[in-house]
Amino acid sequence: MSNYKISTRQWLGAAVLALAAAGAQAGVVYGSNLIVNGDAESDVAASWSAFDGYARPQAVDYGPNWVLPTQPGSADRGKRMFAGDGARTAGYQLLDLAGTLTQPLSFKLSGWLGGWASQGDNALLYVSFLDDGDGEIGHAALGPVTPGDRGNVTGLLYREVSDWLPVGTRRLMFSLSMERLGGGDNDGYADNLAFVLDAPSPSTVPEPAGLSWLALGVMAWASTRRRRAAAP
Ligand SMILES: [Ca+2]
Ligand SMILES: [Ca+2]
Repeated sequence: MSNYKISTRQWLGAAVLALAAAGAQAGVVYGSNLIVNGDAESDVAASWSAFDGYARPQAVDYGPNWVLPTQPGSADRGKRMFAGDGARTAGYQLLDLAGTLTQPLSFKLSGWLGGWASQGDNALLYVSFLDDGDGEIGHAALGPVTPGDRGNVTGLLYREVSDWLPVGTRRLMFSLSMERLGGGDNDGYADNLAFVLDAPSPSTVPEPAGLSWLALGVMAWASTRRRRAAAP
């Protein structure tokens, strides 16, 4: 599974090289979840794009074919969760900071990840911190959650990590990937994914002119990217 992490970074890097932006929405905020539809309750196609050569994550109902409402997972899980679709699934969202970060800013990345019984199918949430040239200057990741972590029980477990966005960060790319290792269904599961920026302390609040980067926007990603196969 550690190999999967590495391969994820590789294909994300390839995608970033070809990154092109189109239009941005305003909106933003400290203390709010910046991942759109992180709970899988609304239209996935309208919120997550698929990497070339990969399927988009799908939203499935909690139930007999996936995870029962009574099995491990968030108490606030809603009706749906993300599952993979086919052998290789990878979707993304791009968030433009509308300016370059001039001071470190703390964040928390959290979510519920899981899988089916003893199968190794797994999900990974990965956030790339991109600079002005769309090079990756840092990252954070959640998962994968292994069958061992789950005690071979079907369900999702909570994971979180807190860290700092580095100076120079201009964009964030959230990527959700699922890997199928057993059976016909891709049982990499995810729900309630969140990325929250903490407000800077009063002593580190930037000058008013520096606040323009707060006008974050989710950017549509209409360009076609070169496909690059992930390493095995
Ligand atoms: Ca949900
Ligand atoms: Ca499976």
